[in-house]
Amino acid sequence: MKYPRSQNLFDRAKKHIPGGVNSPARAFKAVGGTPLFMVRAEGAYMYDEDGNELIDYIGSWGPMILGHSYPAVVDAVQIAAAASTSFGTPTELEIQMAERVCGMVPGLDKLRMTNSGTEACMSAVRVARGYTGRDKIIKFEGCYHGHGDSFLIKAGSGALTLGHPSSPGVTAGTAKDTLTADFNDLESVRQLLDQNNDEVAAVILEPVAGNMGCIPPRDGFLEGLRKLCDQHGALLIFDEVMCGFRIARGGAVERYGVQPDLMAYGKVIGAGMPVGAFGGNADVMSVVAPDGPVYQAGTLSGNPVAMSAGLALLTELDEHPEIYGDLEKRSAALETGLAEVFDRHGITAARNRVASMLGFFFCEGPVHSFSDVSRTDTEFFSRFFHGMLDEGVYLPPSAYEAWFVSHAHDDKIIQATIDAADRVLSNMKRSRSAR
Ligand code: KE4
Repeated sequence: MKYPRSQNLFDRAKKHIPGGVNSPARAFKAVGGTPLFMVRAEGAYMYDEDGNELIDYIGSWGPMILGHSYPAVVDAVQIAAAASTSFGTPTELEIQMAERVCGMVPGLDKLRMTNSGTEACMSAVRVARGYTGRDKIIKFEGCYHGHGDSFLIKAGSGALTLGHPSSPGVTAGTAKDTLTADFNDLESVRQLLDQNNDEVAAVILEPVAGNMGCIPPRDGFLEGLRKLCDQHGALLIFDEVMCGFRIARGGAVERYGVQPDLMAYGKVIGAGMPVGAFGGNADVMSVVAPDGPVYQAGTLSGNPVAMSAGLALLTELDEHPEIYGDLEKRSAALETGLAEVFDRHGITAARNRVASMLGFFFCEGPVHSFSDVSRTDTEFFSRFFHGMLDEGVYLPPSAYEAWFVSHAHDDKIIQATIDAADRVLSNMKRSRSAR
């Protein structure tokens, strides 16, 4: 498959946009080659500038849980935009969004909208620091909470993909307040809390890690974090920007039955529009301005067009919970189908899956932490990625990203993906033996 138009556009883009992209995760740096420029997408398919039809397993990095150009979302955006794209005043849409989300997530009393997942996580951490009067936070190596300074320490996603998990530009003053533990390792958290007693405002994590591939919490991990936070007077923050409304109607809080003090959302909540949100119980959220002294704001927070899009999607998910059963079945079929193909070709491939978030690691399993992920054969992933792209299957362009199945990925598309992997691995074997 050739991509001449994307190549020309990428050369042009690099003249005025750093790296030719507005977010490094899109740059194909880890897998090499030219990022494909899209013109439209529908259901499970994206269509690039060179007329290629691609089965999409990124779904805009999570929002497209019902597939691209979902009619109810498109209609809602068109109606809202015709009434003005923004007022800078309160609207009833924001109340409907807050009511809908608080009705879907257990223990969520109050919610504030933001314009990205980064803002949501940054704001949640500021609230935790304001509420506790403490400075330090504990995050986990390989978890990604957006590009806020406090988080770019041993971060996942694009920071990890590009080899700068701890970014230059973050001051030592900031970095000293971010402590890093190991995912699924309660002892590493206990030690940090004991060593920094009464200084830790919060422990923040992705309850299902999706930015170092997909890594579920091991039995007892989330419950253990809840207990440790309670013992040390620290708040527990679930960053559900990726897993929220995807791994269950009420996200990780519903799926695992562990109640955090604060949650952060993004992606699905905006249905592809720039939306994030943070929230928690009424007591913790009482410190948020203008009720309380912790300042947090945004010109376009709660934007009517974005709220209309997010509400249309969340309403579908909230009123049709059977969607989650379909997603589970189809994602399981993809997981086992691909596992059989890797096995048949003698490829060592560990895998994790939670609902419609999944990831394959080309190394021995199990994969429970960042150090396990570091064993994955990224070179093999790159060749597999490009082989699949040439077969019309668009995987995330990094071994450190989760794959997403949408409700538009029907059985035929799942089977087509599995068959494509079989052809790719046969071709890779042939080219290896031809050398
Ligand atoms: P945004 O600021 O990109 O909306 O959200 C940051 C964020 C926070 N928390 C979690 C768990 C996230 O996954 C993200 C963003 N995810 C990456 C993909 N793994 C965004 C892709 C990109 O940076 O372009």
